[in-house]
Amino acid sequence: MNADIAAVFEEIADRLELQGDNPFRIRAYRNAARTLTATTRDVRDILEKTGELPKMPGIGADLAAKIREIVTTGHCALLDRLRHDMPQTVTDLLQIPGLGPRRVRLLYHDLGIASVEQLDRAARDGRIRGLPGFGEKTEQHILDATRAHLNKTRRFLWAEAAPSAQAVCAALAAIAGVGQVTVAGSFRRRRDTVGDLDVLATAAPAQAAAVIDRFTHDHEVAEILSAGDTRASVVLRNGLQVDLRVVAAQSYGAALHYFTGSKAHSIALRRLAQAKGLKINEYGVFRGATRVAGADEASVYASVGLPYIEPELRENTGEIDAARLGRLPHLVDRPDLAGDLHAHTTAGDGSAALRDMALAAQRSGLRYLAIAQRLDAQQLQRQSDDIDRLNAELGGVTLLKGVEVSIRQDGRLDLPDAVLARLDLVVAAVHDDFDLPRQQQTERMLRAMDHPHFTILAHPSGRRIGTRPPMDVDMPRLIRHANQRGCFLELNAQPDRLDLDDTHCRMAKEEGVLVSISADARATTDFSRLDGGIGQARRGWLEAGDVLNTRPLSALRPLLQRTM
Ligand code: DGT
Ligand code: CA
Ligand code: CA
Repeated sequence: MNADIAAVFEEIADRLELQGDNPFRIRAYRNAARTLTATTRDVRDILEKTGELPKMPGIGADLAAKIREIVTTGHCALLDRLRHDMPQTVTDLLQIPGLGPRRVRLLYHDLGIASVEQLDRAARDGRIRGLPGFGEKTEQHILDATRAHLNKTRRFLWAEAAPSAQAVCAALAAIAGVGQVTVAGSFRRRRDTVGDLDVLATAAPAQAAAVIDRFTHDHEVAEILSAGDTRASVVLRNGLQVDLRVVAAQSYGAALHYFTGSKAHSIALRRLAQAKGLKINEYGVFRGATRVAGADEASVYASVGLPYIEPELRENTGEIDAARLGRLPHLVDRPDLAGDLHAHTTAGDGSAALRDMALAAQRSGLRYLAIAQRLDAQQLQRQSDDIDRLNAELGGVTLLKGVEVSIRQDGRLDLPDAVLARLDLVVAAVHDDFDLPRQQQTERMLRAMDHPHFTILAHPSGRRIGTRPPMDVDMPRLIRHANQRGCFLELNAQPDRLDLDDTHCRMAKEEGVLVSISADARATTDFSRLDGGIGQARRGWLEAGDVLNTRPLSALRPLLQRTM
């Protein structure tokens, strides 16, 4: 698409400008981007059909070669090089009103400011006013602007956005003339955070405008950003943006595919289609002017000879090749979970009694539950007695004896061996000193895994999305070590943790390390979090066999007995 190529040229221009490059060269890229955007014919189409680029004003041999490079390879070597020189986030600073390239350059070189967050911090700390050409007033303007920018670009946790998604769908479904309603975008791909909700509804073309009108006047809508005949953008009361598109039923699958993304996945699929003489867009799959598919998503994939690809896999990280080779994973699903290996009770920092937690787990379809919380030796003994008593009494759910033990800074576990030896499993985690240097942090966790009673590494990255960055650790090394030691890694399903994250789940799978998906429940209602854990696991290509707690208890027990 011309817009994709134009975006590459715009970014090149931004980056050249930040480097203080020749203004004529910069303008050439900007003009070319504008020309491409204004051109109605698809440059890629023409190039692939005729082997030639159409003549376009202001696009000489050098720029034409770049377009050819982008269309054929999907990359631009110049941009890759420029991206290497300066972090991606520096270019975001150009979006702050009042900051041109000269000022951004100064902020980056003199104060090391490389992102809007850092700029915001520096302005609050009064570090900007001292720079040549900046003063107290400019600093205040910058602070206002960064505040507005950060508000606008705020991302929501998937679990925070879910209730809004449900409410928006219900509101739309209640409008006369609306057929199907689905939330697409990153929400459907189950990313851990979402920038906005992309909602798709079907209606007859004659009714679309009325649907838009009704929806934008819903009482949950705080602000209407735009409203047209088939699309609208609004901000809900909680600050979440919703982009709505109303499409005809015959285009539903194609539109759902387009707006589910990811953009990289869609572009890769479009390229496959082009090779077969087909054109995929948001309205359908076309051969010439004839629609050949598009009513549902499966038909879109079938048109290029592929099986259906689950939304969680659509990140262009190998799923299209896997589909072509018939090697798509059969993704793990919530009913596959047989138990949960990390829960708390009122004996520790939980809010529900042992019995209530066991019954809640059972109601959630689980057949075993390990209590793993931070207790001392004496408390653990009492808990062990309670578990024995309840297991004798309860049917259909089994309690396991665990502990959540801290990994000390030197890698030792915070309880004596003799105490750990009496348990069914030992869940260990780093609970402090999150900012140790990489080498030291990694060694600390490797040494903990060497402990003979170590079973599961909990919250392996230590991240709290939006508040605490992940620890600096060598995750591939931890995963390889877990494989050698026969231990497991946790995917903690708390909505702001979700670590292991998707890429590390995939790495664990490739190394043959089983992942334990746990709710880390402190209340009886917390088991619903397992859905979010499953979402992240699916993004990490995990199948039921890759997940420790899909095993029935009889198969689980031998896995928990470490063979050294
Ligand atoms: P987000 O909202 O930042 O969490 O991420 P997405 O993936 O939901 O992105 P968003 O909301 O900007 O757009 C929704 C989908 O629409 C995206 O996943 C793919 C599609 N889309 C948006 N812009 C483009 C584009 O320029 N080209 C293509 N091929 N698809 C696009
Ligand atoms: Ca979105
Ligand atoms: Ca959007």
